[in-house]
Amino acid sequence: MSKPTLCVLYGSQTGTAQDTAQRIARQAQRRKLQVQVLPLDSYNVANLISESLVVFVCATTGQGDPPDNMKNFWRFVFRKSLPVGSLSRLDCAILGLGDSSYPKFNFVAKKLHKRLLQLGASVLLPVGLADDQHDLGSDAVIDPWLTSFWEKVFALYPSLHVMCGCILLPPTYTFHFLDDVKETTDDRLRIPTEQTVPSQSRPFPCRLVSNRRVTDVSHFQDVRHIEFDITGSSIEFAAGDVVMMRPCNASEDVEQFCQLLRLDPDARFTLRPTDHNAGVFPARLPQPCTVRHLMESYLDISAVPRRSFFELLSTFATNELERDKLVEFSSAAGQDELLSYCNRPRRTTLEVLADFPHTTAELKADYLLDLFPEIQPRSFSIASSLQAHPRRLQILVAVVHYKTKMYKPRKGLCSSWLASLDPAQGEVHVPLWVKKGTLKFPKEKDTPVIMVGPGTGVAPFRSALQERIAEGKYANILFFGCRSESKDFYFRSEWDEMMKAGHLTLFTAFSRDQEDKVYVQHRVRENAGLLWDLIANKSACFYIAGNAKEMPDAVCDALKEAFQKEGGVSAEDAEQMLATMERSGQLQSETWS
Ligand code: 2AM
Repeated sequence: MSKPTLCVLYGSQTGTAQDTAQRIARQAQRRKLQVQVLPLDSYNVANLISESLVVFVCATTGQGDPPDNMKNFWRFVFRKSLPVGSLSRLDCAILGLGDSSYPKFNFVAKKLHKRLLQLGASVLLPVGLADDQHDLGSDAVIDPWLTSFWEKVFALYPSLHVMCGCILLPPTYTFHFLDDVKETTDDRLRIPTEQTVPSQSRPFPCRLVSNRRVTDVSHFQDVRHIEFDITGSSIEFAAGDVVMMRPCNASEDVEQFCQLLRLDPDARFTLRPTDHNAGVFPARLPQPCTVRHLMESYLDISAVPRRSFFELLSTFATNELERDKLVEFSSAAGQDELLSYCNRPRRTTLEVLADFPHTTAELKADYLLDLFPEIQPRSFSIASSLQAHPRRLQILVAVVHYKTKMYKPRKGLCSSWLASLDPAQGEVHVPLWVKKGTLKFPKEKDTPVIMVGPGTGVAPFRSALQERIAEGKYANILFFGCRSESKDFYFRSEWDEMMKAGHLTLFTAFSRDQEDKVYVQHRVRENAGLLWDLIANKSACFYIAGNAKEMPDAVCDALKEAFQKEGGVSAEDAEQMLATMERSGQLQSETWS
């Protein structure tokens, strides 16, 4: 058989699937294969009928849904009208990226696998089920899966010329530096003239109105209540929706990066793709663009780098010591080493570059877009309602900050960046867009809602409470948990007012104000009678939101106990009731880590 063209199609939400797809494409090029890599929604699905070899790299998002950039493909491929056997010429492989702490682990990849079989495709190897929960991240599954994938491909196409070792492929883009030095006009901050609903490809720069710490200064955690002005943006939202944004790298990190790579941050360049098929053109990047702009707002240098980064970096190493170490980190045998060097201490890409100064100084600008992934959008539950705060959008953000064995504390890129923005220092605009959330609140006026939201989990419920009260819906119960009544009980005065008006019943759990921990699930248990009555007799909806890993399960357990105790049902029936509530939307949750 002649050499096939490999088509790598991906559905990516946070960028890992895209990164993996591009890595597969690089491996294919190294094996002298023609390759095309595209997000599923940019691919003409009708062409699948004539493809010979396709790899699908599909992430599953929190609730078991496909990522946004494969939603159209998803609808198409499940059309009943597609003839069985229509993909009988196709050899394919499916790699799923998921998180086993969510119930629908790798649901998209598994479902796609079944559907492709139905349509007659030959699936070359079992679906790869990569898991974010693994110590080494998704690579722990992806690497061995890729090894077997290539074995299958070689078995199918014995004529493929296998190239081993590290060969440096041409970059996806070449940089053409300009002689002049000018500021990049930052398109992201330009107010669009036409009125379109802001989206990922066209966010709206919203003015930052305020950025206020809502936890006591002596409290371990800095939590921010942040307000944006959305005037003129066409942004609309309802309770439960989420706002999306991309953070920027800290300017001191960008300066350090440029020093390490010996790049002039003010140099301006234009990009030219070297192979139109090898990647998606970075439309978000202005042309021409300064190195500083590229590094501040486009490339991610603060994430923990993946094995593929070491693979590519090692190809630049001329210093023997550094090369040996990099080759080891990119080899299967070196994965334990990599785990303790990089993943466990959460070492950032920039810190790794600083550890390999000779190699880093050799890096060519042309390879920047191959080496570093794009900064991915982050989502936050909206914490306000347009009814209570017209033309405003508010969020509640816990600034991520923790210690590992690294000397410097680890920081969350987006939350630290947000916390650093100060409207008192001059106008600040943040490009935003809004997405429908998973939490939906009842339309009927009399349906009570019970909301369990410890910590920043309360954000969507503040929005819901403001919205519901404005609509005259007063049957609201909130369970809020925090560490201490005096340190992190944010929005207290707002809750007090709602309670005074008879619009809210609030139960609080201050986990550290007494000897023994008290959590929201304890309060749920204590109020079993009330909850059973509301759920069984008044069809109340029950919501859980928050970032504590075990919290949602613990709350569900408390609820099941309440059903047993107050409703006299068996443990199995209580389990069944919860499952039914979940299916019908009477029980909903939104959790994050
Ligand atoms: P802790 O930090 O004292 O353990 C908001 O973060 C609140 O959620 C805090 O009071 C925190 O308590 C609490 N929390 C932590 N783990 C939890 C769990 N498994 N279930 C419920 N609440 C939890």
